[in-house]
Amino acid sequence: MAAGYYTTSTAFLEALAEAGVSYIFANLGSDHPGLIEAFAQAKAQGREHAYPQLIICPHEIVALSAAHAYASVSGQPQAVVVHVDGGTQNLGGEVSNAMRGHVPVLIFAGASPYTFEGELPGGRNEFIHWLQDARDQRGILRGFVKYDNEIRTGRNVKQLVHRALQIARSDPAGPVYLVGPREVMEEPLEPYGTDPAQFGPIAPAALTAEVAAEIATALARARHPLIVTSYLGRNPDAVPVLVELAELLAVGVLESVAFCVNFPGDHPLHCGYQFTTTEQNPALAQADVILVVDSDVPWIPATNRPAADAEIYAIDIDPLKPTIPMWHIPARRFAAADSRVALGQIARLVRDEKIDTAVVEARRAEITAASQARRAALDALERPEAGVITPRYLTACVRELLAGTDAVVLTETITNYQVVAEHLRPARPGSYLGSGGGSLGWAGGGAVGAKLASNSYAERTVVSLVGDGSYLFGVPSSAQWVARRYNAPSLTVIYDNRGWAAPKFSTLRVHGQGAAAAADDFHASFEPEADLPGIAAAAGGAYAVTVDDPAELPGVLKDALAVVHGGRSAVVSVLLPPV
Ligand SMILES: Cc1ncc(C[n+]2csc(CCOP(=O)(O)OP(=O)(O)O)c2C)c(N)n1
Ligand SMILES: [Mg+2]
Repeated sequence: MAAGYYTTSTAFLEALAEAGVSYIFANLGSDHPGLIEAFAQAKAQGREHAYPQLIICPHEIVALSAAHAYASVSGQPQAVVVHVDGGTQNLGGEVSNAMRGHVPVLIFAGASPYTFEGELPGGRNEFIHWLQDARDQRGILRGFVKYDNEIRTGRNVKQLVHRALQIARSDPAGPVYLVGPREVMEEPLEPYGTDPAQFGPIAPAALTAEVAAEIATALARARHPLIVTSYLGRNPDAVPVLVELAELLAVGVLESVAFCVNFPGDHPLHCGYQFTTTEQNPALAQADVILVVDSDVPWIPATNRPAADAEIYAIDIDPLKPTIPMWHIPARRFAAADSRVALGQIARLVRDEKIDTAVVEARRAEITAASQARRAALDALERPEAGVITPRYLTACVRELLAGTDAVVLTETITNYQVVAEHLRPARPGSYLGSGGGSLGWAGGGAVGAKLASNSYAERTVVSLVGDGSYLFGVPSSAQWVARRYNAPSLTVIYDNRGWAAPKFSTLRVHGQGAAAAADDFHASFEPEADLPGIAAAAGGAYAVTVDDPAELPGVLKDALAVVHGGRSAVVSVLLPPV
C-alpha cells in the first residue's frame, strides 16, 4: 500500500497488482492523467515495480490481442487500458475474439468528465471532453463482455476490480469492462488493502453421478464411439484426461474447429481435423455414440453430420451457449461441467464397466490403421507443385523447423487452418493457439503477448502463421514496434496468396456457377502487393524476407529463426499460388 499521494488511480493499479496482473497493455488519452500521475508518483518513490508494467501499444487491437494471447499461454488475466469511446471502439473485433476464445481480460477505459465549472479535480478542461461524452459507452462492448460497470468512487474500486476479474476468470472465462470518469480516477483516498483470495474464480463443476454413469455406459457399450472436441485443451491439464479416456475404450477423437491442442496430433486414435467441411466425415457418419465435449461447432450439418440415430451427449461448461443465438445439436443429454473433471469421472466409471476387450482392441486397430493411412496420404502431399510452394509444403517445412523445440505456434491462416493443423499435427498441450473467434488481426499483438507470457522460459520461441490479409488486419506497424520496444521477438510466417481467399471460396460455395465464378472476379486480390515484411522492418527493425523458391524455403526459415533466437523479430512472406 502506498503512503502520501493516493487516489482512485493508485488503488486501481494496486488492485491489479494484488490480483496478479503483470502487464497493462495501454493506449492512453486525455482520460488517463490519474493513472499517468500514479505511475510517476510510484516511480518517484521507487515503487513502480509494485504495479503491473505498462506496455504502450500504438493501436488498441494490438493491446487486446496481446492480453488475449498472454492469458491463453499463461492462464493469467492481464489488463488493457484504452481511451474513452474511441479507444473502446478501436478494440474492434478483438473483443469478440476474447469472448469466443473464452479468455479472461480486464478492459478499462476512462470516461468523459462530468463537471465543467471547475467543481472537481479532473473536470473538463479540454475541448475534446465535450466531444467524447458518449451516450452509452459501456453499451459499445456490452454484447461481447461478461460484465461491465462504472467506477463511481475510489473507496471500493479494489472490490470492483477483484469482482470484475473474478467474473472474467470464472468459466466460461471472458472479457470484462470497467469505465472510470476523470473526477473519480483523481479522488484522493486513504490507502487501503483488500484480500484478493476472497475473489477466486468459481470452482470447477462436476457431472452428477447419474449423468456421468449414463455417459460412461453409453461409451462402453458403443460399437463406434467418437469424441468431438474444439477447445477442451484451453485447459492443458484436460488433455491427458481425454487421452486416458480415449485409450481406455479405444475411442477416436475428432478435433473440430480446434484452436488449441485438444488431443495429441500424432496419437493413433486421432481422427483428424475439420473446419469448414465440404464433405461428410466418415468417422462422424459411422459413430453410434458421440460425446461432444467443449465445442461450439462440432460439425456443419449442411455438409457433414452424424447418423440420425446416433446417441449424442454434450458436455460443456455452458452447453446452452446463450452467446450464440442460433445453436443446437441433437443431443439426448446436455450437461454443464468442467471437461477435465467430467472426463475424469467418466474414465473412472468406465473402468467399472464390463468391457468386451476383443471389440475394443479390434476398434483400436481399425482407428490406428485409418489414422496411419490418413497420415501417409497427407505426407505424400508435402511437396511443391510445379516449382511453386504450396501451403502443405510450407507447413511441413515449419513442422520440421520446430521439431523437438518448445515453440508456441499461433495460427491465423484462415483458408489454410485445416492444412496447417493437418501438417503441423501439434501434440504438446498449450503449444498451439488461435484466437477462437472470427475477427482477423489477432496474431500480430498475440505474438507479443505470447512471448511476454513465455519470457520466463527463454527458450520458448513464438511463431505466428498468418494469412497476408490477417497480417495486415493485425496492424503490423504497431505490433512490430511494440515487439521491439518490449523485447518480445517472434517469427511470423505469412501464407501469402496475395489476397483474401476466404470471400472467394465463400462466393463459390454459394454461387459455384455464378457470374463471379465465370468471370473469376471476387474483389479478393491484393495485387500489386505491399512489401509485407518491409512494414515490420520499418516499424520494428525486423528481419524481413520474401521467398518463392521451394528449394530455398527451409534455409530461409532456419535463418529467420536464428535471427529470432538472437533477439530480433523476423517476418518471412512465403509466396503461394495467388488467390
Ligand atoms: C476484422 C475482420 N474483417 C473482415 C473479415 C472477413 N474476412 C474473413 S476471412 C478474410 C480474408 C482473410 O485473408 P487472409 O488472411 O489472407 O487469408 P486467406 O483467406 O487468403 O486464406 C476476410 C476479409 C474478418 N473475418 N475479420
Ligand atoms: Mg490471403
